[in-house]
Amino acid sequence: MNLRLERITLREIRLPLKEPFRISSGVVSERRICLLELTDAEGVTGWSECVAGELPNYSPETIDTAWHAIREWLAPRVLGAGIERVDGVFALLDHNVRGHNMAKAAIEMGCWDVAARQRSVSLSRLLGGTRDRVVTGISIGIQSNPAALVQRARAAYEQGYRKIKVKIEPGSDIEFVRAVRAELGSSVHLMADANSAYTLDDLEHLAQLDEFNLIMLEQPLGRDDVVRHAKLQARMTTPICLDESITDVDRAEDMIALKSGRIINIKPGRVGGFAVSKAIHDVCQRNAIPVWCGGMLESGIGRAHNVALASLPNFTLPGDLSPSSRYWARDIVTPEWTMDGDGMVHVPLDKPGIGVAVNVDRIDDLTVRSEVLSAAGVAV
Ligand code: OSB
Ligand code: MG
Repeated sequence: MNLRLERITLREIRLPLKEPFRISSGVVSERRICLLELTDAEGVTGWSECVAGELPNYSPETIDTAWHAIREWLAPRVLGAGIERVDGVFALLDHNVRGHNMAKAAIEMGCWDVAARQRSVSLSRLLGGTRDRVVTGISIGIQSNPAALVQRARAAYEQGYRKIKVKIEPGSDIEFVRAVRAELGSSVHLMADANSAYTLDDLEHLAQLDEFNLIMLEQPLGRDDVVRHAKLQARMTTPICLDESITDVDRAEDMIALKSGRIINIKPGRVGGFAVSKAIHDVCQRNAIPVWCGGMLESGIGRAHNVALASLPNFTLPGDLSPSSRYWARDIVTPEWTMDGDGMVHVPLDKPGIGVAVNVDRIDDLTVRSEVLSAAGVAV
């Protein structure tokens, strides 16, 4: 089935978080979210979300660079083109355009939603998903003291979350993790994410985390490093999980070859979309490396894409797939994302595409800028 896109509508919405989310490299209180509405020649419409943040403190991309890349270089490649296979969209976008993975992913993942709706199948099943529920964990931002973190971790555990991830940075690490482990007991799946806040000078300091039996330590060192992490992994019993460093399939293979980590957090936005995510998933599966689906504080549209991906077989660890109410007073999809008491999010398999309805009226109310890109050119 051919994919001939007639139009991509870009919108920026503002969505305030219920509470600020702090990681080692910055804090966010209100998300600026870029949404894509992609329409094909028959009027079939798909949706996607670009995960780039407001500031380049996670990756070099921002919502503004992504908007620029989509408008100037990426959208023109797919608009009006007769695309034969949706798994070839990434190659079309990637040819001679370096980087800009989040911008590429937004288009690519939107194309998968259109393709799923053209075929009247769920996005999960088009991607090769096999689960109907996925296990969910929570990512808790850096708190001002261990007691505040403990209180949030306990509340999350009682809500049913099956993995508790705490953000750490120098000065808010060992004692914070110790306090949460003491509160929750030894059997709860606990992990820490440093977002590249440390260097090899901290090797002995980080090795103290081994005491807490964490299921993994996420991205302690440089945001594109796979060499120094191998040194750290050799010194620690805690499995290292790479997030920022894994930007493509080659980097996943590097991690495995160099033993720089034992687990990968796949965020489709970070790696350029679903085709690359699936390829990383497959490489990891062949090498007995478990993967899980990370989050970027997505709205209900991005969450739908992540849940569909997390339904693939090698996503064996709980994803950062919190329900809508953890982030927003009100989400932009119906039904909102929920989690059952067993910490499971249900994969919507009964509707084509992303499986939730997009509340366009609400999005219109939240929109601060929009632009319609078409094969013929740009209209504001
Ligand atoms: O490193 O996983 C991360 C949010 C923004 C930037 C980076 C990260 C995160 C999260 C949030 O951990 C997970 C979520 O969406 O709930
Ligand atoms: Mg991370």
